[in-house]
Amino acid sequence: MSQAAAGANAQPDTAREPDAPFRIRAARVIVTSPGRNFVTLKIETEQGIHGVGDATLNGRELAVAAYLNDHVIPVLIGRDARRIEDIWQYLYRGAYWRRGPVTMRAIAAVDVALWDLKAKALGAPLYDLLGGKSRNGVMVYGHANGADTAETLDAVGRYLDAGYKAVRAQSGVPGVKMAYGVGRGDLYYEPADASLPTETLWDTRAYMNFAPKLFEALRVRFGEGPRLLHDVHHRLTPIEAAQLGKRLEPYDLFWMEDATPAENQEAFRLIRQHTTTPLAVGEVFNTIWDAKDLIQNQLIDYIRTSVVGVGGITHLRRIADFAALWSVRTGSHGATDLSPVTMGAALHFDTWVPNFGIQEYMRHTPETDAVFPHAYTFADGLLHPGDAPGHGVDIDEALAAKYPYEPRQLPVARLTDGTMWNW
Ligand code: GCO
Ligand code: MG
Repeated sequence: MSQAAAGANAQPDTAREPDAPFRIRAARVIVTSPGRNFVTLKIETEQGIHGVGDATLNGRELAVAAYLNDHVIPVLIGRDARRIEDIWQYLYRGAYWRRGPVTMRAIAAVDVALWDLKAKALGAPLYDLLGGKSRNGVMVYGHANGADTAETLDAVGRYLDAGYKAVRAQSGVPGVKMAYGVGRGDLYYEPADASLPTETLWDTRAYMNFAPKLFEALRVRFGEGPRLLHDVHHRLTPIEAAQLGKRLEPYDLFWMEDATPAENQEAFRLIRQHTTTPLAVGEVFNTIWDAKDLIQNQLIDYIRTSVVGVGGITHLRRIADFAALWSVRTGSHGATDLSPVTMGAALHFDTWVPNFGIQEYMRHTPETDAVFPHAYTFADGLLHPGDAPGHGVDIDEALAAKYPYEPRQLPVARLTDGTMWNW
């Protein structure tokens, strides 16, 4: 955990206001693994206030930790913590090799920590700095999954009994070993299960025949009320995604997510021509440029970008405002591998953002919740960020130190003939 010398090598820079109470005095990266790996940035000012940001990138955590330690913290020391936008622009434009998941997660950690710091200094919950509450609670969806249809239906039932109004349903697929989304626990899902990528299989035809039957069974069992979501996880070609969207229309999904890899934003035009099933994309995006064509051509209905994925609140706010022009709503990623710090910041953002859609909420383990004390609470299908100053989440450094990093990587997927595919 390197601690850059306080301004020892600071260059003269218009953004530095020495001796200001908000001068950044120190910053450090905390890597901890209470059940899974998390990377957290803590920034402290001269007046002793600190802010906390999440920099976790599942399976690539140490890459972001190194980026922060080697290329970000040295240029942060001595700056005025109040200059959030200027620091964002400095880290984005000044990187030269701009964009990408590692760079933008590092920028996100700084950005969220600075927003947290500013709100704490003002004694206000973060949502008040964004424009105040637009809603009384944040609708979330949980992640129900099972090895087969029967187990998945029971899991969805447990989420509905727990008060969730919206539930994502993922199931094992007959004949497909380790299909996406089938976890080893009920409330949280951790796909990074080994130090080297686990090889999984994918059979599109088996999946395409199975998925509509799963949602038919869900509607027969639970009726038209619950909001049902499904994640295709980048597995289909555009025409296959169009077929699946059509086949799912009778079951009135809230969204069909990541239907096809979205590097080719134009691919969604084909899907859109064939189905009215709402489309969600964006958890793997890291700037507005990844989503610009999807949004302005109305090829999607929900943008899944998150505060940790797209350089923090400063940039996510720009994406949301751009999306609002085309009635695209937010649906931020919120899997277990995004830390409670991201969840806390996301809930403040979700409480403010006018074109809010839904927030993903995969719970964390009790060990994780202990390392990251937080103000947010769940009730009746809604998450509430709490009114603590800042984003309401902190890190217990002494406890974090008890959980050393454990090498873990995400799986890979191959088709049944051995062809590498999209996990
Ligand atoms: C989701 C995501 C996750 C990802 C995971 C990768 O919709 O929550 O697709 O399940 O696979 O976040 O680390
Ligand atoms: Mg997803």
